Amino acid sequence: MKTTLCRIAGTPLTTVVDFGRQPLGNGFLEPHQFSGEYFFPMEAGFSEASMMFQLIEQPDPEKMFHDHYAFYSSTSNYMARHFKEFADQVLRSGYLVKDDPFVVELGCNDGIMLKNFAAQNLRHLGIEPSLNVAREANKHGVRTCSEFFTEQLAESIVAEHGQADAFLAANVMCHIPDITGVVRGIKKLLKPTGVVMFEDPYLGDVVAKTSYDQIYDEHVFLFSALSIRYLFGLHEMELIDVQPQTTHGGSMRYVLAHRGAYPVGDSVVRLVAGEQEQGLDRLATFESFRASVEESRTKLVSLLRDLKARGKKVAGYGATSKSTTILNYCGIGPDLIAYISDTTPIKQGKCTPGMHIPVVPYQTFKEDPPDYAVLFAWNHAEEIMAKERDFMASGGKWIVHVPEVRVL
Ligand code: DWN
Repeated sequence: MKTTLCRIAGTPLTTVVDFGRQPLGNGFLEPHQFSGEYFFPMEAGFSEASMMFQLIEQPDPEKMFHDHYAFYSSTSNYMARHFKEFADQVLRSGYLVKDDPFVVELGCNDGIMLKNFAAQNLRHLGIEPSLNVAREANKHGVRTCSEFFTEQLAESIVAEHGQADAFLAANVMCHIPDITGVVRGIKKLLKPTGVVMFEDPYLGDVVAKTSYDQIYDEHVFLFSALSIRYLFGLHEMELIDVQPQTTHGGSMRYVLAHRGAYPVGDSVVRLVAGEQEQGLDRLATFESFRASVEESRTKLVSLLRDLKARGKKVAGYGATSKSTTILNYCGIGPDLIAYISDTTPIKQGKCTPGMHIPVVPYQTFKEDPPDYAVLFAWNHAEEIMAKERDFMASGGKWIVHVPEVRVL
């Protein structure tokens, strides 16, 4: 759906980066599907009124989240540990009532976080519109309903289970265009003492590191403390704490509650001041971001062309959703990158969206390693570097584009 108005403030949006024609970030496909492939014009816009960075146009949710969604959260051990720690923090937080607390998670994917609550026999409910991953969550003993979260769904959850002590989400809120409807639903679902804790890729990191690959169809918003405080403030809710995370190349965990329920922490005051200094409230900041994005594209393409001219074999590591933006925006196809290795079975044997680079099983990378590997899953660099010591020891080199294009 296209909008020229800010989804939060209703005031005109200004385009800050035009990424051209883009396919679905997770639209991995087989050759017989190439001719009917879906594309949309992807432009990122900014509203000074709400300070919200957002897509001008986003494909319909049903096109992106369905019964064959390609991303399973549990593909990373590091992320499994991260969500165990997130769950432990909620359990220790003091926000859950002692007697029979109830925790809801929006977009619980394959149950990577909620299984930690299920293991403690805590009352919980996952809401996951992508049926295949929701089934996986149910298999792990996580009670999950496969629906989109709306105000009406919030009402029926309250009728069946009562209000929630904690409403959690990780890498989900930034996917939802009707975020206002979600906040209204949260307001109904949450107990007067309840808290919302959610995390998403952080706009401050995207701007500082030129990690423009965080912008793709699914990410309709990239949040900052300023924009979250504004959005929830419209619904009499308050940002009470913020906790920076290293996940996904720099994320932010936001803690919110009904206005006046808890004091606003110093962390919020400090982060908001830092964001004003970084210029996350101003259009001009995103004009220089666009220049950095263009420079990053020029450098990456010229590096890959140079390696090709020198007869080097280049492959990709991790067929991420993020890589869809890079490949299509830079025009990188199988002529420059022979294959992309990925551990996710549902992606293997298919081609990347738009540029149609073959996605192969991890075994191919082990048996037929390239001279250079573009680390598209750069956000998992620590985990990947630790397990790919052999690749480097035998002369293999990594290419990364964040925070700048370079060979490691
Ligand atoms: O918000 C979202 C984030 C959380 O996850 C979604 N919209 C979709 C998805 O984005 P992504 O695809 O960019 O996420 P990742 O976690 O960067 O994807 C990593 C990919 O790399 C997966 O397909 C698995 C693969 N992988 C691999 O092949 N070997 C990952 C690791 C750690 C590995 O060792």
